[in-house]
Amino acid sequence: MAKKTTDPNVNLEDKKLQDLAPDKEISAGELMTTDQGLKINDDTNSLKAGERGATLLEDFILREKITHFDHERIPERIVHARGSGAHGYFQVYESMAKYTKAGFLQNPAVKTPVFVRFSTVAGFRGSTDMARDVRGFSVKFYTEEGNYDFVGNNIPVFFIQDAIKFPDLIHAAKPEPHNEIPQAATAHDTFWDFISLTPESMHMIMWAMSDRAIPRSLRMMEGFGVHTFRFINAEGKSHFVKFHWKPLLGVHSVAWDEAQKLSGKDADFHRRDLYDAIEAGAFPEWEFGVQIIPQEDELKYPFDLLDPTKLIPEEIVPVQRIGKMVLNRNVDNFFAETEQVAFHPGHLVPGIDFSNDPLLQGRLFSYTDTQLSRLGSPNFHEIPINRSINPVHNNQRDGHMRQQINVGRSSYHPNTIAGGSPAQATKAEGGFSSYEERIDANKIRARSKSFMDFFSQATLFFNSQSEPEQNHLIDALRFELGKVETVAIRERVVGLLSKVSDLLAKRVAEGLGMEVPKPQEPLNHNFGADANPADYQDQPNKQGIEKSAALSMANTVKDTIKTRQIAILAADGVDATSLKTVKTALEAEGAQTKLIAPRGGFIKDNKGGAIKVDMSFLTAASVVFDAVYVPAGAESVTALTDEPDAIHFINETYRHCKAIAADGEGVALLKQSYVGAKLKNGKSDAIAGVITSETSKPDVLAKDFIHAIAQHRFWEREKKDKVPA
Ligand code: HDD
Repeated sequence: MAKKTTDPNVNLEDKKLQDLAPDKEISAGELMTTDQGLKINDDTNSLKAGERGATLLEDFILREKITHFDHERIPERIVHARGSGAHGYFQVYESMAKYTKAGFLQNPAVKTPVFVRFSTVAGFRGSTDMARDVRGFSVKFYTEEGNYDFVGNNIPVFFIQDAIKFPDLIHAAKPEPHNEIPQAATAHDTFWDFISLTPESMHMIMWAMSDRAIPRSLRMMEGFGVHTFRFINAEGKSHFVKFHWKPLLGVHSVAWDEAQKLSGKDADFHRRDLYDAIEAGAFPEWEFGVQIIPQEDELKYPFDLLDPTKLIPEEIVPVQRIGKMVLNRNVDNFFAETEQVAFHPGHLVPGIDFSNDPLLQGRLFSYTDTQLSRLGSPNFHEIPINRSINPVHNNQRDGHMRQQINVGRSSYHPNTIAGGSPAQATKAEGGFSSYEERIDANKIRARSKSFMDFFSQATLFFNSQSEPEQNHLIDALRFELGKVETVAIRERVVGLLSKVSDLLAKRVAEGLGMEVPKPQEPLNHNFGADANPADYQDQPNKQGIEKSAALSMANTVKDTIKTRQIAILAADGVDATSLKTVKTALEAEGAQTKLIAPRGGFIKDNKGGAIKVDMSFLTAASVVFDAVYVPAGAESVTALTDEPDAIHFINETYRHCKAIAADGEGVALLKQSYVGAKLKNGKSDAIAGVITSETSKPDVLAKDFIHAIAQHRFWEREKKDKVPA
């Protein structure tokens, strides 16, 4: 075997934990010092020439403190600046030796430590979590064979086919350079100008305008490696592979109106949700999936495996779930870990290799380069979060902020002075060797003809969406293009949309108050200086399948309410049984409840008991919850009915198509809201996701409520029953 055998007795997680051991928290009585260890006697007053005099340059304590402060910030990532991270582990279900010799994919007994960072792409470091954007999904596996970095997204395809266009794409998407507006949003002219001239982006645009780009939680989104990679087994045989992460809580999103409101009410919504879930012990879990394609099948598909604007429909090559990742520990220090972590798709282990996807090939240069400017030194691998658990031995030396104190006289290879060490590893010792792919080609600047089908998978995606999902996508395009000021740009985009779907183009055009223009021809303007334009023809729809169920979130897991956030609205006089029965039932299923009242402190229930209030209407907002419950209790409900914020809470929850339950007198609050007009004779039978029990049967109600929350949203009421909120 070429691979190093993993000893199941070695606890790799402990190994990484030792590496990451944070400083001890400062204990009581510890004295303050300068960075040089000098005890400080006054940290409040600078050294001055007299009480009212100027500060002296001599004050080295002041200077050290201010200098350190002045340099606290490092350049933020040019893309994916806003991110949230957590630690965990990965375990393979069974050995994948048939396909790959990667050590961490061999032994189900081994838990490989991981660090995961999720991100948005366009916004700055302090921007909202709830932007309409692609989410980055990066996983650093600390394996015994070195670090393996998975650097993917929550969308399986990309905007462009060649990395040379990446700076253009990002310049177009970021805030416009003259006034740095808008923040964390693609709804502006430069982005759509670029897109309108980049027909290959249409498939990705379908995903980015779908609800995938506004996830309910980082814990409820898929991850994709995007490119085709290779698995290489011990015999050197290669299979192509596409990587997936499948969240066990299902794939869920919020409504666009909700996302925008969340950006104001809680701009840290995703970061907080991830942190809180882990703190509460509700560890997020994903299964690792692979689509494996034999080398000989490389050219058998109606798309090119090397084209990052294409996916392989799961109906054509099923996803095998081969292992599980659990995130079970929050960071100790955001900067030291989440900010300083450095991913790179070129951090490989034996058994995994690249394909010739031209987007991937360009990325392989970019990531180390960016770490050099971001982290300031080629020694970024020595920062604890980036350190390999496999010891590092080489002749790289010195540089800014070097931590390792290399000893001995030799820093070169070959040598005799150090007995030839460090020596090169043979393949049998686990030495990495690239897949020996035969290449016989002319050096050209052009794109393969096999990349020229820009629309058929965009069409497949659009046609695979449920009706509400299609409506959301259409509304998103109306929103984005509605913010575009240059009419010609809008027209070019709608022209491109008409090549995806007539229905889509027509409805987007309707919303914009325009006709569907003819797509601008030729579309193939940028296929390479050495290309022959006659080669490039629009490809007819050729995917061979009409729909792919895996592309629609409507088909996701809907059997759990674990970690869902439920608001309970109450005031003094709330019915203790009605409140407790439903709360207990929800919590037994893993949901979390918060009591919201007109003011903070405690409320009194109808039996005189005091119940702690978690939030008042001032600090709470319906958008941070998945559902709302109004328990019985005449006095409580009267107080709530007098509270416009309570009525608004119900209206907004209804508008965002979430589950609502009201017990006994609680139904009166619904009647005061816009929901009231929808209740037939005060009963909710006809309204999806609204559960009432006027005669107060909280135990029966709880069951229906739990089932409703698990459905996540009742989009069917969105169009016909829309309410202002
Ligand atoms: Fe990239 C960061 C994912 C194309 C250049 N990228 C970055 C991160 C993710 C991705 C998740 C954040 C890593 C972290 O959390 O620190 N990038 C992708 C995916 C791509 C992609 C899935 C296409 C399939 N990226 C891409 C291209 C280039 C870059 C084509 C350049 C040619 N990406 C970078 C970068 C970043 C980065 C500038 C910024 C911060 C960093 O690397 O560490 O090098």
